[in-house]
Amino acid sequence: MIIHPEVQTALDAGRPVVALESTLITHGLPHPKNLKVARALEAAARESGAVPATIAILGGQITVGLTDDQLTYLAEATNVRKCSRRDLPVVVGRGEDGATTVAGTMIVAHVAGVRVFATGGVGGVHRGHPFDVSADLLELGRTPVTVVCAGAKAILDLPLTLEVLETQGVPIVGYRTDEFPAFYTRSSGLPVDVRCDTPEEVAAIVRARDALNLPAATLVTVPVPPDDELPADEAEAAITRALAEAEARGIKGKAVTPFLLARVSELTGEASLRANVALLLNNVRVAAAIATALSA
Ligand code: PSU
Ligand code: MN
Repeated sequence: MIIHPEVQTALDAGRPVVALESTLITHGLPHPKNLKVARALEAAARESGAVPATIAILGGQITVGLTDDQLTYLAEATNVRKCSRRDLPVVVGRGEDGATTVAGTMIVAHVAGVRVFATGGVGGVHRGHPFDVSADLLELGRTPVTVVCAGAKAILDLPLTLEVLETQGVPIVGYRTDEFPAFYTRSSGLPVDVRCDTPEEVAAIVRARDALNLPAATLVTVPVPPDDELPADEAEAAITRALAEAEARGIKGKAVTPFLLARVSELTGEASLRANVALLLNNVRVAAAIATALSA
């Protein structure tokens, strides 16, 4: 594993570091917007007082904290494997390139000693396919990091996703909200386990988790900023159509999520991209504040 010197220095000094995933760069956002967003997320972490550590696998080498050249390479490459837990040994063993999902990023962040990780949405249970459960949910049950997200996308079955997280022992924190956010939209009608209004409140729960030696992650959910929210009916119409197309085309396994993300974004145009970028930036800022509270 290669840890960027800036990241390692911050870790050694106990200063705040925020991990970022790379699947959203390679499989979640369209080129060339993906590179702009990846850079903007790193800048947002810095402006909020944390060192960003984007995680990926480059030529089989697990890399924590990318250079701008490495970020550019990933954003432009077309043959990068989406890396969840099961993919890590394959990509490392074969010396290939891999972009880490939420699950993959959690594993690497934890080994590197990065305690807080910001992303857009976590994977979940797919609608109509209750056995297609994202490895993200099981990873959340076994790797004690703090994951900051905007909930899970409504392309998923949100009630079943929450059931699996309960079984996995993952507490769901609503950051300044009582409801589990639905990514593009602020509300899902589903309750969170606990509401926290400050980074210090979140840090207290994380410290208690570690003192109790509990393996599960802390999932902090933050609603998309109100001005950038997508109207719920617009989001739902695009999701319903994308799901029907995925069924008709027989799209399966790890290809399902990237397909749905791309279709929903095509169908809703700029509006969904705007919401996506806004929530990512917002999540990075919240993650930096939590990392700061944890390092105090
Ligand atoms: N949700 C998003 N954008 C994304 C993803 C999810 O809004 O880019 C990515 C994340 O990397 C997540 C992965 O970990 O998709 C989940 O894929 P799967 O359903 O195959 O586990
Ligand atoms: Mn899936």
